[in-house]
Amino acid sequence: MKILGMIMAGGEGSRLHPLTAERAKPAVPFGGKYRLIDIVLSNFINSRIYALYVLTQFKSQSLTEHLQEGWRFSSILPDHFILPVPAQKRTGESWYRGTADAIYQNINLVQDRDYDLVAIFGADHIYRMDIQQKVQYHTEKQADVTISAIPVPVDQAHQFGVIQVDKAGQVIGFQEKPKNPTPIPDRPNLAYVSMGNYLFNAKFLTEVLFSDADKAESSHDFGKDILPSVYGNHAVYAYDFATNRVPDITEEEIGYWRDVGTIGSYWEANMDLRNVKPIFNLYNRKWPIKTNSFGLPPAKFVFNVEGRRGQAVNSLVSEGSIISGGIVQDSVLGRSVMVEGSAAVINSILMDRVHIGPDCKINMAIIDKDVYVPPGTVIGYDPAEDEKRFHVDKESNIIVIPKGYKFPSSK
Ligand code: ADQ
Repeated sequence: MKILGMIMAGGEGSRLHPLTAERAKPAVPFGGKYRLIDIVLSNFINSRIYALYVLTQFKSQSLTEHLQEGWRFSSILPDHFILPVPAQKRTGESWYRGTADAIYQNINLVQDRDYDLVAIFGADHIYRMDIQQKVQYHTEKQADVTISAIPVPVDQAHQFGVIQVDKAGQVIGFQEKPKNPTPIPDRPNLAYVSMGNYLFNAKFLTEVLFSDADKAESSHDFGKDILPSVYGNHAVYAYDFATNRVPDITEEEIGYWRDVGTIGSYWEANMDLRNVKPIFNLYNRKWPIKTNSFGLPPAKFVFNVEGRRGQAVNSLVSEGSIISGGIVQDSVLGRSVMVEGSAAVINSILMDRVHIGPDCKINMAIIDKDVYVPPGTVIGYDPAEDEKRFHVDKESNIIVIPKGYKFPSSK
């Protein structure tokens, strides 16, 4: 069975602004040293699917660089590649009009090598999935298309594609982001939603996309147009994610899937990692999450010249970082971060090369890459003052400082 993975990595991620001001959402850093796209790529590689195209569109430069630096196979084996595919207007005048159009415009990549199955996945979620188990389900059901699905609280379901299934798992209803989501029968608090990843028989995919391409009224989106048009007249199945098991998965992690679409959910998914028993376990060696390696020195924790203890607790600290006389607690630090004497960082995410000067106090903040925070700066303790100076996310009250931000008194 020849499987091609197509990863949709073109999302703008406007709700993650300003983290997405200069990069596509899948390139947003996660867990100190990763980027969001590393999760789906690791799922594919760990599932032994090595033929992967990554479809990019908006602000794709840092994503492309990340793929080239960190994810290039040096092998000459056939069907072992991870290649970025920029939007090229192959079929006409427009850039990708929707997720289905992104695949349609590159359908030659499916046809060129006789793939049997195409696994179409989004790139913005945190989860572990053995895609081969989904392939097995798809094959057993003799499905044309299989959608991964998961129950979520019904009051959150309006953000997703909502699915109804019969006893055999066949899809008998699908509404994209409905105002009033239909709950699961006998479970009024939950709705069954699409995880935004699909397994298509290659031939069926081609037929469906060609027929959608000409429809003037279509927005050329899998959730809005394709899936609602195929259930009922084709074999469309839902794959229950709760049945998926990767090796060494913990009980808590079974069914864990997070859409980190907002600043609040992004912050929470990062903060989970610093728990003693995180739900999403980065230390699972049988289902590793891979990323680019920079060959930096180890993280270092030292007394500074004044004899103040540098320490971090309940935190992730990535390579190249130095905690010199400062305290870091309940935080996630990227690479080459510096925290100087008498500084205190708590409940925060600091990305690569953030430098926290002496005597700073940082709380509930996300500081993007390459920011120098001058000595004595206080962030996250005075909401009115923070509002004046920084971008404060309205829903979560988390302060977000954009990449390369220059403080007025910065050197
Ligand atoms: P949304 O969350 O709204 O709904 P969407 O914005 O369509 O997802 O993005 C899906 C994926 O495609 C993301 O990985 C995004 O980066 C990428 N993408 C978006 N536009 C693109 C483009 N023009 N070119 C290339 N890639 C693009 C979808 C489904 C719902 C489902 C949720 C699950 O439509 O049914 O419930 O995902 O999160």
